[in-house]
Amino acid sequence: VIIDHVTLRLVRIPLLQSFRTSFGSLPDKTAVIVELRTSDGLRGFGESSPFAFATYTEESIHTVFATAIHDLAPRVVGQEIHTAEELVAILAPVRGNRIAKAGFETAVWDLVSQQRGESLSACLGGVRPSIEVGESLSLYDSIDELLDCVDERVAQGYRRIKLKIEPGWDLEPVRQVRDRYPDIPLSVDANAVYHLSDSSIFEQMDEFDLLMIEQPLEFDDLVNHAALQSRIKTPLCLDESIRSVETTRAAMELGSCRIVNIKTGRVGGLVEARQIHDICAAHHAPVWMGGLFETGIGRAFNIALASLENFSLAADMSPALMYFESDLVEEGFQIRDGLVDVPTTPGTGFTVSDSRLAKYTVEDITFDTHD
Ligand code: OSB
Ligand code: MG
Repeated sequence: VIIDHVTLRLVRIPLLQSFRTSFGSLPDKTAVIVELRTSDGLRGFGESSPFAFATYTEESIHTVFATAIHDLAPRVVGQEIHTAEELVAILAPVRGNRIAKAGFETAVWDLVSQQRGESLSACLGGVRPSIEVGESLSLYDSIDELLDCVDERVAQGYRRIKLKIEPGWDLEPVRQVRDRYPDIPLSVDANAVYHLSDSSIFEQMDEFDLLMIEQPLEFDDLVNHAALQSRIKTPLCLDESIRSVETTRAAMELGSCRIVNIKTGRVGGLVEARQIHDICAAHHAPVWMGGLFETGIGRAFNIALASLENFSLAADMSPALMYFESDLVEEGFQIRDGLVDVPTTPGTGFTVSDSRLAKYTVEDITFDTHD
C-alpha cells in the first residue's frame, strides 16, 4: 500500500491518581498517536507512549513528537510499504528514538493485519487465547495504603503483584506484603535507582521468595547487573537496559538477568520485540509484557504480542480506564479472573474513537504526498 497521509497527534489525558516511581511522579498520560492513511482508504493507528519527561528512558513526549515530525514522518509519507519489516528498514538510518519509531511501526502492523484479514495475534504467530495479568503498584506514602491496594488487587484476581521500590522503601514494605500473602507471585521494580554497593539489600530480599527483581541498577549497565545476579538467588529482570536485539544478546551472554521485560515502545516496535522474545527463548529466559501506561490503542499491540509462546509470566496490562478518565478506543477490555482475552477478529480488535482522540489532542500535524 502507499502511505499518502501521516497524521501525528500529541495527546494528554489526565490520570485518575498520580503514579510514583523512583524517578518521580507521572503528571499526566502523554502519547503521540500516529495515523497512517493509504491510497486505498485504509487507516492504521499506532501509539508512541513516552512519559512527560525523559526520566524513564532518554525519550520524553517532547523528543518523541519532534523526532516523529522531523526524522520519521518525512521518511514514511509517500512510501509503498507492505510489511512492518520494510518500515523498520526505512527508519533504520535514524538512531535510537525507539519509542518514537514504535508509533509508526505499530500503525503499520494495524494496516497489515487489516489487509490480511487476520488478527494481529495470528499475524505475529501468537499461540495464547488469553494473557495473564499482573498489576504494578505505585510507591505510596505509607505501608497501610500499600497494603490496602494490594488487598484490592488480590481480591480482583490479579495474577502477580509488582511493588515499586526505592531507597528507604524496600525491605520493610516488601516484608509486610509477603507476610500478609505468603503465596502470591510477587516482584519488585527499582527503575534503575540502586548501585552495586547496595547489593546487601538484594541479598536480603532472597528470603522473600520473589518472582524477580526488576532493573535494580543503572539503566544502561549490563556488567554490574551480571555481578549482582551472581550474588543472589532471586532472578533479576531487566527493563530499561533491554533496548534491542543487541542489548538482549549481551545481557544473555553476560548473565545480567534471567527474565526480560519486553515493552513494545522501549524496543521500537513489534518486529524488534518478537526477535528479543526469540533470543530469550533460545536462552531459556522467560519474558513478560511490560507497559508504558499505553492508551487502549497501544495496549492492543501489547496484548497481541503477549500471545507469543515465551511470554509465560503475567503482563502489566490493566485496562486504560483504571488509570485515565477516558480511553481512546471504543471497546476497552475486561480482566476476568486475572485474564484478558486475545482478540481473534481481523486487525487489532479495537476501534479508535475519533471523538475522544480529538478531545484529548493538544497539537497535531499532517503530512501528505503533495507537501
Ligand atoms: O518500569 O514498568 C515500569 C510505569 C511507569 C514507569 C515505569 C514503569 C511503569 C509500569 C507500567 O510499571 C505498568 C503498566 O503500563 O501497566
Ligand atoms: Mg520496570
